[in-house]
Amino acid sequence: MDCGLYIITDEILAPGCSHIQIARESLSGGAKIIQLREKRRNGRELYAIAMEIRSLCSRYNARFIVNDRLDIALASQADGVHLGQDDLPLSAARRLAPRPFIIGVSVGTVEEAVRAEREGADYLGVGPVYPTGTKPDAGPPVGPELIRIIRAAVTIPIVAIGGITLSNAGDVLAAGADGIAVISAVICSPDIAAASRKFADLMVR
Ligand code: TZP
Ligand code: MG
Repeated sequence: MDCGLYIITDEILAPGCSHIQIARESLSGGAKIIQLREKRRNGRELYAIAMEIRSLCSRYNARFIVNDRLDIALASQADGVHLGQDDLPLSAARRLAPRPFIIGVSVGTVEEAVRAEREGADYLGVGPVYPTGTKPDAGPPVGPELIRIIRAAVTIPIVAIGGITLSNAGDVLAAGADGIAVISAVICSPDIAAASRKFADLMVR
């Protein structure tokens, strides 16, 4: 999977700004992957949102990933799903969604990373790298050091996540992350497109 700037939508952090608006602005600022992350809405609403973001991502030649919900990902013809350690097991998801459908898995230890790769994950979300208020149950920060260790232990792409800002993104990339996933540093900015552009520029250097 090609990486680049990976933006995760979150309507709670951006009051008045919908998943679709967040996706549109991030894509115009150079995001290469959009993950729809929504834990409150029902399946009917989520499907409608997913269909809109699917077509936006296609227009920008970007990937569309759905968090947690393989059903919504498949129904909306997303490029993939992102699964946490407490979500549907990777093997079960893969049976329903053969390649080239992308399955990303969140990991917080090298053991989880190695297992996810062995079980067929296409990329890893590693974090939280730094402290973050966005996901209170994310666990203790692992630091760029864990990126370095996991980089040496697996070959699939690593997307670093958690507390990533313009000031620390360079350290995360230097530690071996292939991509950077950002929520608050982009979504809480008054200009989502401009904030995305700054991260995207950093990644092509
Ligand atoms: N998973 C691990 S940390 C995190 C998720 C979804 C939140 C990342 O958000 P932010 O605002 O970029 O720290
Ligand atoms: Mg999850």
